[in-house]
Amino acid sequence: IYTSPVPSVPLVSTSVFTHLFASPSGDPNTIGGYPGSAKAFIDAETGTTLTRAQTKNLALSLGYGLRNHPNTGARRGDVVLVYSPNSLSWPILLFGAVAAGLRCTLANSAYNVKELTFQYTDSGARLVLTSEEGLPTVLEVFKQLGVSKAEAEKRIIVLGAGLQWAGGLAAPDKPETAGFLHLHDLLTLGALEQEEKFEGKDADETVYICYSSGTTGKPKGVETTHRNITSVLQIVKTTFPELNMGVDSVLGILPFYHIYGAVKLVHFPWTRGAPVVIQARFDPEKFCASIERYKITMALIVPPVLVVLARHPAVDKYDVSSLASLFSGAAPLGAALVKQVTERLERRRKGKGSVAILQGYGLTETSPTSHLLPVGDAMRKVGSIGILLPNLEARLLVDGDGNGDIEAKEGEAGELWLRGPTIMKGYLNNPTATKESITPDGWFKTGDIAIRDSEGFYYIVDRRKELIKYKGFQVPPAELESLLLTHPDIADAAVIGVESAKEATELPRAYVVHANPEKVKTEAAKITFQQSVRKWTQEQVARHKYLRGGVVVIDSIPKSPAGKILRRELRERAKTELAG
Ligand code: 4UW
Repeated sequence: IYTSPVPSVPLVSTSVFTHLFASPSGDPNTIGGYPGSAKAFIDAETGTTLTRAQTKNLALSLGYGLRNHPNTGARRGDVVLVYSPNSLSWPILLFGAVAAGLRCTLANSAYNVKELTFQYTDSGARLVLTSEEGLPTVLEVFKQLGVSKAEAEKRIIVLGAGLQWAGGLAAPDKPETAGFLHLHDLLTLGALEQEEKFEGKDADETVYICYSSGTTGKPKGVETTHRNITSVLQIVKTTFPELNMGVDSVLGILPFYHIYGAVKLVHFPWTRGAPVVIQARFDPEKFCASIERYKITMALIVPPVLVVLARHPAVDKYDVSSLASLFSGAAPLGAALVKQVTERLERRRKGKGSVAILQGYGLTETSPTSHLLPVGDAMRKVGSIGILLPNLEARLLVDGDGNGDIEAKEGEAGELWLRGPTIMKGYLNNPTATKESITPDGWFKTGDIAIRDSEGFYYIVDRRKELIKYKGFQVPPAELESLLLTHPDIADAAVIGVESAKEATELPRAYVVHANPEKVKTEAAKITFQQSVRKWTQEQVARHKYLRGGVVVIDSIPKSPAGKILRRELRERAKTELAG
């Protein structure tokens, strides 16, 4: 059993809200240890800014509104689904719901009706907070579920575009959303919520439910508790002074509905008193323009962003010299790319020293961070996910079937297992999947294959689980496979991930068996069929699940005697096909 080279830190468990907003000094002018007048969240486009005091006030107003507005009447433990791209509303709605003792389930803002319906029903959500652009999809979900219009109007809260927070009020809403409750209706009842406490055992109540497919199958709700979140915040804050964002600005382009963005952008910088500049999605021009405009010192990214930073002309067009560190995670990062970007940005820093490109590692199930690479080791240990965080334990197991008793030797690869206060409570309403992923003595099986070097640095070298990662987003093969099986001309299907070095990501690639092989005898017929399957899939899934790695017609899917898809065989095959 491995522990961290860094000593454990004492952990205090309260609710997430108390952790972020309490002022232990008793000074009413400080909120969570920093002045209430300090900037907390900034909208990149408009420059609209929320101070810490405004954030607190609005969150408590929303908490009160969620519980007391006659339409909503939420109660402790109710589930609220959030369906929106990044916006200034996010911190308000997360902290407001948490203050009111609600649980938030965060949905990908690119989800279509089918995907959203699944998460809405599976999570048992009562209320939906949606962006204006998401409203039509939400309405279609309700329509298909047979929810009446009157009932839908009680369950939907529209966030409203272009929130003008100056007076705590929103800009006028669009006619398309008239009749629906808006965020500002809940913010203006004129009272503040008395925050719900989650102390002692109650800290093990769920606060966030993000979705992950884990090691196999379809997405499952991950029950993240107050203790999980407050623990990870305390551990990272205490252990990594270099993540001392201080009063420097952090650029927030990662989606807040993914646990990485939710924790590392909405919660973590707050604990350091650092403002977050919020941008809805990654765009090279806007990314560099924001760095110049807001003198950004740190940005959290995924590997494909580095590909852009290595080549895109925008990097030369704007003054990006303030950028001192980049934090990458959610997918493997190649050393060559790190070197390329470090060199390019160093030139742009105009003698202000080099840019540290750091890595973090974690999973939705581990709240999420379990490993971080310290700044001092950035170049020495390029490609490493860093060291194990304190308060966590790790094992590396060679034994593949999960009985898990053969430990990897030093430098040998094994499946990474983790134990500690940041491991999720379990998969929502799914004791079977929970039991398969967490052993009775508390070890969580990551499904990732790692190596630990003699100095305690970890490297992710492979993945045991089925999961595909497209630009950091989860693409569960099982979901695409069951969709493909509903295609009238497909008899069998398997989906794997193939590497694209050019884009620094995996791409989902499907192998399909035609129901009537006679019809795809010629090369031309095959190509037409492959293209039609690709197009057909695109009409039914969110963008990150498109079959960008191609569709291949095959005679039969390789399977084990027990009927399990032999993915390794397909991966080998893909390598040959793509090399040729
Ligand atoms: N290298 C290789 C990595 C890496 C990786 C993740 O969608 P999820 O459930 O969760 C995430 C979380 C990312 C994250 C957490 C904390 C943190 O500090 C940070 O860093 C900056 C990033 O992506 O997917 C989990 C799966 O994603 C892969 C791995 O397979 C894992 O099981 N993964 N990070 N650095 N692979």
